[in-house]
Amino acid sequence: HVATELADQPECWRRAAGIAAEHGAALPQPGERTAFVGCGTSYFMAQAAAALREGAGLGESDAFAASEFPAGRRYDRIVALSRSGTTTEVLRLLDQVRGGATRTTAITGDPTTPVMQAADDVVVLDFADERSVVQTRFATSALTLLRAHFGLHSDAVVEDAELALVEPLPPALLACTQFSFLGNGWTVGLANEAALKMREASLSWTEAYPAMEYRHGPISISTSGTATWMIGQAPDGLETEVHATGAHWVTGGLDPLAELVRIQRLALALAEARGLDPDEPRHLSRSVIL
Ligand code: F1P
Repeated sequence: HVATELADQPECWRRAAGIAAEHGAALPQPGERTAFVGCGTSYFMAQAAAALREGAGLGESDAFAASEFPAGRRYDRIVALSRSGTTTEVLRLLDQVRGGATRTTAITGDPTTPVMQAADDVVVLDFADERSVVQTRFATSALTLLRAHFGLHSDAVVEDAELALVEPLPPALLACTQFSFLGNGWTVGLANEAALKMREASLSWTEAYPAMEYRHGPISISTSGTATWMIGQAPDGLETEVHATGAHWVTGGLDPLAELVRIQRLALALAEARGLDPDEPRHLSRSVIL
């Protein structure tokens, strides 16, 4: 499933951006103090959304793993991302704040799940729902919906995703044994998601850092078997430092969300090369219910 769902992303992003305006009232209004929450992939999309919104001057925005939401912190709105709509930590948090002053919005893929009752407002991206355990199109479509709502989406992003699906992957990457993904601002969330995708689908040893943090220790493990993949704008001098370790430095000219599509493809290619079935990821289930 994951290979076809991954390839559907351009069409899903088009649809997600297309419905942003009609759901505008359910999404954070300018100036609202907003927390974006989720678990796993959904948490990393929450990180990206919060950084984008705050960076666009639309209001104070934070992101939390749903299990780590600071009790007692006051937000005008909580936006919970959950493809399955059944993840326990998300439902617990929405339950805790129910009836209080915080307005809650859920973005989900399945309109038949408990999150529909747990949140004040719901946006259903049923066209992007997935059968896979490993998330691709739901997560990136939810982020596209939010980018469009923030005024930060354009058709060029979808065109970049189309390119990301056909561009050949650098063959040297298939021989790498360790992957470090770097980001800054909203792309830190994408770097975290890239690392998670590679772990889930291909059981690779992956890490993710804010780009400037890479110099503060993580670079020590970098060798000729490492790929250091910068998502977004690289800080000055970092490429030279990474080259000096013998690692492969990877960047791309596509929109960062489209770069993530390339990484999803690499994760599947590595899984195949290692004889793994990315539709049966080890120790994982489609949603975690405690
Ligand atoms: C979140 C999630 C997935 C992850 C895993 C378990 O689910 O953590 O991101 O890949 O398979 O569930 P959801 O709340 O978005 O449904």
